[in-house]
Amino acid sequence: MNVLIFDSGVGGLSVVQQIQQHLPHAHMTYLFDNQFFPYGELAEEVLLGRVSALITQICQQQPIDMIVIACNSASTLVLEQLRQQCPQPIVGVVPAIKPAAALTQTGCIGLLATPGTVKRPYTANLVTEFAPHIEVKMLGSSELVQIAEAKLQGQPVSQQRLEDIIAPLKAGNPAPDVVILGCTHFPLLKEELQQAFGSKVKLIDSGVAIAKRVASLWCDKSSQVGLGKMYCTRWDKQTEQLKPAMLHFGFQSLSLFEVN
Ligand code: DGN
Repeated sequence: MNVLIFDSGVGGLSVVQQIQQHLPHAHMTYLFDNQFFPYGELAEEVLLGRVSALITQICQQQPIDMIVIACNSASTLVLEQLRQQCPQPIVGVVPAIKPAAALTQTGCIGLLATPGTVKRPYTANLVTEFAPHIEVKMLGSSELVQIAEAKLQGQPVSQQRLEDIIAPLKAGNPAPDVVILGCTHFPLLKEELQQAFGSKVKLIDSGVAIAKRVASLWCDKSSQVGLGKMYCTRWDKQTEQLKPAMLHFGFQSLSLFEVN
């Protein structure tokens, strides 16, 4: 089986890591849309059209057996349309509101995501359905996404800057005792974020649930094992800087995906 992992940038790698833990031999292809990065600030109709076009194109060019939209900003918008358009099973990544609501002791949870994800009706519906009596504080930050990208490019992370960014989410009484990492880039900053929130706050993301879902849909008959190829939609200096870190994850190569 060839599983396509799709994100705007490096965030999907946090999902790749979780899938590898559950399915060590899973064959995965990674496509990231750095030409349209960051997704958290794109107009919804642009994002919808873009993701749908890229997924259609790669599925026409390669044998893809399962698609993981490893991006909350895209999943909270495009899943329904993609499921109508693609015959393959599609696994999305959306904020883990339900497990967070089950874990909180203070009755207050935090959602740290992109500006797009925090304002989507999809996210509001998750809150209504799974956390109706819980206070849900939300913070959308594109800067944190940039910090995660920079970290993978080998740049240092400023702990002070991280603390300033998350300060509004920590404030107030009650304060959240559970914080959802509602962007796949954020688990790449988990240690720094844990330090910023303090050890009493539990950080959760959707990675494990996604990996379990992928494992439940897995039905491999081929001999292809291990990570496959990685594609980006723009080639520039930043891509060059990212390349060693991305290949370090175990992908065979990184090349440009020529968008039609
Ligand atoms: N990693 C993506 C997410 O989970 O929302 C998007 C990050 C971005 O492009 N802003």
